[in-house]
Amino acid sequence: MRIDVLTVFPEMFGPVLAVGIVGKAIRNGLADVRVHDLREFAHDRHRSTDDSPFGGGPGMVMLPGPLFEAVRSLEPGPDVCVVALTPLGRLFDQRTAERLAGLERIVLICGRYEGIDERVIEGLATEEISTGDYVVSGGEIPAMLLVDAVVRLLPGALGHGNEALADDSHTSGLLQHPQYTRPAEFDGLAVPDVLLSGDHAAIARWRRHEALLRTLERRPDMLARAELSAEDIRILRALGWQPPTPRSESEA
Ligand code: JCQ
Repeated sequence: MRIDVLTVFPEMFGPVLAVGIVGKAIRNGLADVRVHDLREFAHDRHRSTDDSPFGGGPGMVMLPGPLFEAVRSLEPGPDVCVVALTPLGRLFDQRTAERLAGLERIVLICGRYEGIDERVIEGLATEEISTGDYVVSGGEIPAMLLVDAVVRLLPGALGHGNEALADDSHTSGLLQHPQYTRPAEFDGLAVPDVLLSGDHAAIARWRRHEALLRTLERRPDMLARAELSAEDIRILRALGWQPPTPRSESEA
């Protein structure tokens, strides 16, 4: 998969793309991530990428020219996805990460200043994505977050024997159970006995119970979409959960 990133701060990406699962996926050729300096596509001798808003008001707006030229220079095919990272986009989630991971090529536009000229959103971007309901100073960190979430899904990125993906919360639809490692007692705090018991069936039951409990307490909204067995539903009912009334066809 190829990912082109358009930004006025290309130097922000180096360390993030060098380390961990993403760094390894890039070194192994699973992902080809190219970060481009938008200023290279500026027209004036100040290499401007922004200007004041028509109609007045504070702040600056990203110029359409450099963004259109940058995307044109990438020779995008007809079905390349051009994503603008802005607070106005649809919320990014695991399903969106999975969809993007299935594409051959995407282009990421990192917003800056008070916004992007609307003609970029209408005529160049194919979708707008927000990574969450907060405002940061630019789309760069959201873009890094998206790249990480997408690249780790590429076949082979997690390596063999790594079951972290299948086990992840958000793929199973439940939050993860608590994890412990050595020592078995730390600062007077013990690891739950069952985890030291060697009884694998009992451990699996305990973990499922804890995952259900934590999801109910912290993210009850996730239970509506989670894949729940009859036993899961029995456990949740015992914890005080009321199954939501099924959504009608038109709502689904
Ligand atoms: C992206 N979640 C939060 C700031 C303008 C119009 O483009 C702009 C983009 C930003 C930064 O992006 C975010 C964001 N995902 O705030 C101003």
